[in-house]
Amino acid sequence: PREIFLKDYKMPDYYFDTVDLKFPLGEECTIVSSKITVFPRIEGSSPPLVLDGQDLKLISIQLNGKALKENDYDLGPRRLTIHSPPSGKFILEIVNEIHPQKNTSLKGFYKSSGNFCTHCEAEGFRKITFYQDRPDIMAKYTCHIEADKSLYPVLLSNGNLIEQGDLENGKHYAIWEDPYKKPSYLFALVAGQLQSRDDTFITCSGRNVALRIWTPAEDVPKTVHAMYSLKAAMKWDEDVFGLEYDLDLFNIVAFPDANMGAMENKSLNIFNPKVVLASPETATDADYSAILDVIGHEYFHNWTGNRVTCRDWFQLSLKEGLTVFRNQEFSSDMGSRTVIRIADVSKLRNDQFPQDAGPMAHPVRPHSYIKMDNFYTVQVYHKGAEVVRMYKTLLGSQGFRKGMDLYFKRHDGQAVTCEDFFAAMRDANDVDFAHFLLWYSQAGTPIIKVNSSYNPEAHTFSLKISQEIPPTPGQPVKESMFIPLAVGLLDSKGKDIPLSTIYHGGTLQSISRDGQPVYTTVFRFTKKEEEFVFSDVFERPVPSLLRGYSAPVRLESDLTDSDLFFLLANDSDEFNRWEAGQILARKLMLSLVDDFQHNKPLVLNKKFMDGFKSILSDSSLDKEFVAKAITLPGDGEVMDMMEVADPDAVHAVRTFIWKQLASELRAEFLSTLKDNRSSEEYVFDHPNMARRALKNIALAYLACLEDPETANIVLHEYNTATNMTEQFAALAAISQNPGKTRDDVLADFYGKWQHDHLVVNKWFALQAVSDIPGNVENVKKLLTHPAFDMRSPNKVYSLIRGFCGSLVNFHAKDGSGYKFVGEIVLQLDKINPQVASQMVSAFSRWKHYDENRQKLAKAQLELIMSANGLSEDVYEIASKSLA
Ligand code: DPP
Ligand code: ZN
Repeated sequence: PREIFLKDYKMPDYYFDTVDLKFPLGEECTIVSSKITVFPRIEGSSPPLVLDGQDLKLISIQLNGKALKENDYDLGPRRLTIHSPPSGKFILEIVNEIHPQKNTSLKGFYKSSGNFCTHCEAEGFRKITFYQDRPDIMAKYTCHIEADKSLYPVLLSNGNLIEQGDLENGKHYAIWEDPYKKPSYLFALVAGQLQSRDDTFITCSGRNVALRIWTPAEDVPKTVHAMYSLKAAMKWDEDVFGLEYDLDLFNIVAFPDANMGAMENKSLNIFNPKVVLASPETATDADYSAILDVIGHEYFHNWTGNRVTCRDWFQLSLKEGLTVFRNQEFSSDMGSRTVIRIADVSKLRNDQFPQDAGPMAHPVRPHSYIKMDNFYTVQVYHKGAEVVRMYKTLLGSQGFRKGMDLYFKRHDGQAVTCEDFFAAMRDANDVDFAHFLLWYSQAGTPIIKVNSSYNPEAHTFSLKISQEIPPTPGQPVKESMFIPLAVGLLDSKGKDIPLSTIYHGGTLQSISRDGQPVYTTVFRFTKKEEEFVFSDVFERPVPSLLRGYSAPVRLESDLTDSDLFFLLANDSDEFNRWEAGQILARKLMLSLVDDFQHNKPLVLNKKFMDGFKSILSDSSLDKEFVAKAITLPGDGEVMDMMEVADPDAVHAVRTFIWKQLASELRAEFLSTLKDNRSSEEYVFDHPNMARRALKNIALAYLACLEDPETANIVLHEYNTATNMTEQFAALAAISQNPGKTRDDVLADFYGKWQHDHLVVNKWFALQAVSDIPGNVENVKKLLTHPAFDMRSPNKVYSLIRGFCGSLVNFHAKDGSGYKFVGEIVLQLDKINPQVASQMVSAFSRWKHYDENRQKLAKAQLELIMSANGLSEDVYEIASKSLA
């Protein structure tokens, strides 16, 4: 397999102006014709024209209407080289054959559940026809589709429908024209039996945009929330960024089998149904929130990704980091900002930090790849979003908006780089933060250490800060990063102290904002070590550090437990209140892990219990905040903090704390449950979601007590739930405890919902992730369940990826979990390499475990590597993991 490097980027020799595609859809194969107007980048030059193409059968090539002979070109397994094209502008016509029916990779053009669909990002268009399949080739497309009218009544592509009509033999056709230049990865075609929910959005300039959400007929009633989300997103982008939709039609299609969650093809977004379809009876609050988030995300791509796209795939975060940031802001404005921030930071700690500390660590802008599909990662997406957030933290809302405006003004219609985004932010604000760019090129999570001291005579409070970035593959030594550190100070009553001046680098600087008091200041921490000294501080304060999580770093401070309890009770920065509780919980879990490993009895610290109790009973707090605050840090996060990850110890400690809290606070949990029941209809809004979140977590705590009274209560909740959020939470609570009730309720749930794929997927996932001992056997059985299908990514994600999330069973000491997943990876690789490579990633941090587990996991990786015909996708992850 060939590795591709950012440093080798070269501008293309040729550009494409227009592309006309024809797709007569057949039952055996489809003969694709393309007609492209080509011109050389350098006038008068005519180097060979190299086109990408994979799994294509070439039928003919013509240049300016003249057929090429065999020795005019060279056809390899991945490339078609035309030796001497005419000089100047010319017309290239290619005809080739493809087999969408046999395409189980779900990349390129494929057929599933009777409908045709495309997925081209990244580098998938080359599986449809020969093309310069790279994002810096932007062209105007027309797409002509012909198909049997009764089998495929709906024919969709990008842009505007300019013509349609009937043909002989029961066929019909449609011609679509996209007036905007686009890279090939945004091309889309859908054909099949679909129906739509229709609506209209009137843009800020008064244009009517037709909105259509397409699904199989029976699912149309479940698209109400998706339509609401789309309209909310369109309005939000106008209000917050001044960005208006640019065509008169916007289509969304829910397509059952897809590798990704969704795809932002120009004006024809294609979605995994799990992020489109919802009804109160079948979808949870988490599903409703995900729909809002993902519909927002894909819609926002219309500007950040489509109008301005990436020069090359290394720049992926230019569109993904920015668009994740935009959907995070959208969801924050539509719901609770603190709760969204908490969820996003938890994602960083549970998924992004661990990857950035292992063999697959890579910068937000990777330096190289074998298979680009392997780089749709938490680094590119979520760390990338944090990088965008840091610009905003540094520049303020208005400065950030100025930067965005300049970015669009300069680059609309172009394929650009992360430097271009940086330059727009810098130039619009006339600031200099040159080495901020290191965030794009240096991998690894910076460790920030803060030591504070108060001088009561001088009335100064000093923060000595140092930073260190751990080595990552290919980057043994790191430079200091540019870190925005938001800080506030609390007085002894817990109130914010107005900040007026600091000494930094030996000079006194004022912290001012038009005479208004300032309670949070953002330090620009850029060196290995620096000291920031607040003046005019008249009592020893408690510092609130890294407010709002102002940079994606690991913070180590000298705050004492009592400082942390104080912050938990008083900080005006709600995020940091939660954070203080989490720091305490992490410390507690790690110290109990240590006790467990040394066979010491586990004892729960009383102060922790009291802090927990006071949050649970504080009725002034937002309920969803309370639910988050009484949730322990995730397994990924805790294991990531250990020198040698010990799944058994983490599992034992979590179970211990959980049971201990449940039994000590039984009465509180019972009243929380009672107070937060509601017989009203399901409403998707923050107060109702917050109530359900709090009720459901109380239920989960109570269920682990395993006494007859609570068992009955939980069962009653399951039986009387009127929405999926509450029904599924009760099911999950019951399924913690092995036994007849669990088996009966799981069977009952399947019986109720077997007709609904999305609900059945939840049922698979819940069983897969279970920590019930020996669960690997149950999961193996589920592989043969009639509802399971290895060709359906959603099913694999539920059952196999779900299983990889189980501490006890994936990491079973006897190696049974590793062996099971290793075998599945090889089976899957033959069907869908992209999905297989996601599963093999579960092994990538094998060196972080004890010797026995290392040996077992390594053996599986080696076995995978020795398989014949391994895909590049799996090869890349497995070989890098072993390196
Ligand atoms: N569809 C994926 C996303 O929107 C890749 N672009 O993130
Ligand atoms: Zn995206």
